[in-house]
Amino acid sequence: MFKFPKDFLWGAATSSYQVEGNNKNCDWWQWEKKAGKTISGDACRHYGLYEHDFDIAKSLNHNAHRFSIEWSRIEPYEGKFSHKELQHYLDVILALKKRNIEPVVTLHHFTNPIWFTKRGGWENQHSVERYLRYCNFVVRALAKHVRYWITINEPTIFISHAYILGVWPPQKKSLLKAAYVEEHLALAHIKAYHLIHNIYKGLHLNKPKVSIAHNVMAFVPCKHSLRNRLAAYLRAKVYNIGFLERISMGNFLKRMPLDFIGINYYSRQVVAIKQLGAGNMAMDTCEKKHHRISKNSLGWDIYPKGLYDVLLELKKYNLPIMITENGICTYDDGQRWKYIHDHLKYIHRAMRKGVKVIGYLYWSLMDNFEWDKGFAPRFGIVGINYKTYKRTIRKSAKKFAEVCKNGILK
Ligand code: IFM
Repeated sequence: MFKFPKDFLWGAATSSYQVEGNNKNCDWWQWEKKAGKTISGDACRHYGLYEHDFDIAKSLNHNAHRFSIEWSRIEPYEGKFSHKELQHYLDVILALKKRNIEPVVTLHHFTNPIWFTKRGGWENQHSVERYLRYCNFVVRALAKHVRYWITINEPTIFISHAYILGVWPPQKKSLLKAAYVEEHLALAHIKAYHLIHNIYKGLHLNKPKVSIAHNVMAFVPCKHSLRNRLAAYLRAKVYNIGFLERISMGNFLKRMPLDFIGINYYSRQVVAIKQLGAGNMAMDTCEKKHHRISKNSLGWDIYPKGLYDVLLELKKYNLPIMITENGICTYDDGQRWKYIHDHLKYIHRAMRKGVKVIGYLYWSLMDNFEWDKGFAPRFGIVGINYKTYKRTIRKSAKKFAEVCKNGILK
């Protein structure tokens, strides 16, 4: 039996574009059509059904919920802010609070307004001030009701998919552009961190808790050769720690502009270096099928111990850690419960070693639009029928609800 602290945050996460539907002023809306991808369309119709979805979260004993605000709804045209959409997100937050569910609010989750992308997106040096103007508008209005803010979701995934691999909009493959984007995202976070704190101070509110949701992975050497081990070690440093170190650079006494560390953990990478070279050290993975390990429906290795390893790696920062995402896409709901159960066991083990984990948010509350992969991957503890939009609570959700109820994992 594994006992978690009384004040632990239990719940699930979503993001606006993946569940709301009809985010027509967003760059993804244009891109999915242009690139011939699955159309997100109505997604899960969560924009209209959020009360119903939060009733479900409540019935599952969730006491926290992470969601994102869609920038392109709030600022559909440059400098023109929508009070109607702001009111919508205020209603969303109040609907959570009415149910005693703590909102964890993300300000940027991969998507950008079309006008912002047309002006060079995050490559443009003015991107930071544009993002801050949006943050200022939103945070000022919602501060009274929100304690936890996530400034940017998975900055490193955004950079790699949109600017290195070129598989997401704006589909560029340029290390130079990727470097600019990284610089701007890091600055955007640092400045937003201080902006949010200043807004709370000015409004005489208790200090907020601000972080990013940082994607982390386990890096495991395939065959314990020296070069595989070295590459795995270096990749863990660059991938798991690099952006965190980047945002703490230039801050007084290296104090990190983070009140907690939000991490999204899913899987591992097996490192197998084919030949010596910088590119190989950075990218080579094992393609042989000799690792017997279960996988999710997208073929990602399921490796719960990796979450434990990463948590211990992050312990040195001496900050609370929130699991802002952890989840599996699968058609086998039994596999989903095993995934949740095993990851929770390893989180508990890390906590026994002194890592202060403050919450666990499963990805995702409901099946959703999985970006360039469309609707086939099923991550939800709640299933969505995309013809009727009927929600079905899966068995895994009920088992997880038992843990959320009293913080005890059997
Ligand atoms: O669906 C995504 C989410 O938008 C960001 N983190 C990973 C999830 C699963 O791929």
